[in-house]
Amino acid sequence: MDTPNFDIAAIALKFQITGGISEVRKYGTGHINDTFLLKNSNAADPDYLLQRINHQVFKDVLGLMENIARVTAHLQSKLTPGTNQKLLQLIDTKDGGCFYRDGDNNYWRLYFFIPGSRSYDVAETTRQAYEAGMAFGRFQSTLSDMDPALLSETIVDFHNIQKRLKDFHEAVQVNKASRVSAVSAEIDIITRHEQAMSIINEWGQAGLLPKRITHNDTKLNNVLFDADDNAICVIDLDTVMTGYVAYDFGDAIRTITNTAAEDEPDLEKIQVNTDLFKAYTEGYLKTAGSFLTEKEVESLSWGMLLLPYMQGVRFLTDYLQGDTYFKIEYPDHNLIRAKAQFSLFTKLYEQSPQLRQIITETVAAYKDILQE
Ligand code: ADP
Ligand code: GN1
Ligand code: MG
Repeated sequence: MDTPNFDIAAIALKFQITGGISEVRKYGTGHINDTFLLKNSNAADPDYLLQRINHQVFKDVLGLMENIARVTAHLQSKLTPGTNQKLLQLIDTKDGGCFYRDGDNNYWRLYFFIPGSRSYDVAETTRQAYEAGMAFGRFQSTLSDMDPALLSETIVDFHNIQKRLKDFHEAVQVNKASRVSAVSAEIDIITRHEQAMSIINEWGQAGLLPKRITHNDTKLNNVLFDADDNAICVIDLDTVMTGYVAYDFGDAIRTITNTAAEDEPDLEKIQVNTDLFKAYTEGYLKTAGSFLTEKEVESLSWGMLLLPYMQGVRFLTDYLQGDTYFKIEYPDHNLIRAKAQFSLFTKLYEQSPQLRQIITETVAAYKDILQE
């Protein structure tokens, strides 16, 4: 990763911090924002997590930050008194705003660094998968009584596969980076499954699935864990807005059940770990089951196919457009990512009868929790 060339300590001073900054480290593996860990020079004062918000991706930074402030306030209001639960918490600027815009048009926000926390890019144990399921289910259920009208749509049509496919077809047509001839196998996979992958959209449009407040970026590394692998809380709230629960389930399955990294070039290494699938499903249904409708439960297995497919479409579209959206580390990174996603999609598809059976069995075991 590049070493930061911003005056991070000076930026931190724009916020209501205590103590001082003794060390700045690039942090995390996100594809959109830039994240820095700020160590405090005074041991009694907190460490901080500073982020440069990608405003090419998030055009309405104020709307985005107001969403995060509202969501974190709602989550805060639901904490059980007397417990030591930790949550993502923003720090205001000295002017009382929730972000700072510097002279070069960079947008910055500051959080408390949650002490003793860590995240994983690839799941190592069923405990992590189960805890992540509990965390995302609890997140949805805690927000289920929040008024969705309070939230701006930070990226319009974010998980609308129809829109993603339209962008993809346009990218093929325009062929801006002259890469279309190299991706015929991927184009073929996308085209073959277009129809089947529209089912969640169709159910939604037919009024069969409720729109809820969802996270929309339920990667495993958006859960913080403590040293004993208990999930502390869900982070990365940039895309919290209305959506279908199947999107969150699918994106979590995409990153949690894959035995390899999201950008693994060796497709043989990409396998679906069914134990991790079962553990995530159990954790999720345990905390979200009480509010899900029967149709939503049925939609989960479609979400698990849709999200890897959609992620492949998005990586490939970016590749065809010349890598303008996702950060890349080498020239063909988006192509390698897309291939990995389609490989995972194909394996999930082949194993879907078995995976559906796991959902059905979990539902049966948890029938007391689920809605009548
Ligand atoms: P991105 O949008 O780039 O994915 P995230 O908000 O997910 O950015 O942050 C990147 C990483 O930084 C996370 O995966 C997590 O490891 C860490 N992180 C984010 N916020 C906090 C926090 N408040 N405390 C501790 N670690 C955090
Ligand atoms: C991006 O910022 P990060 O890395 O958590 C992307 C997600 C993708 C993900 C793929 C705003 O998430 O939608 O699923 O990369 N975020 C945005 O790893 O586009
Ligand atoms: Mg993240």
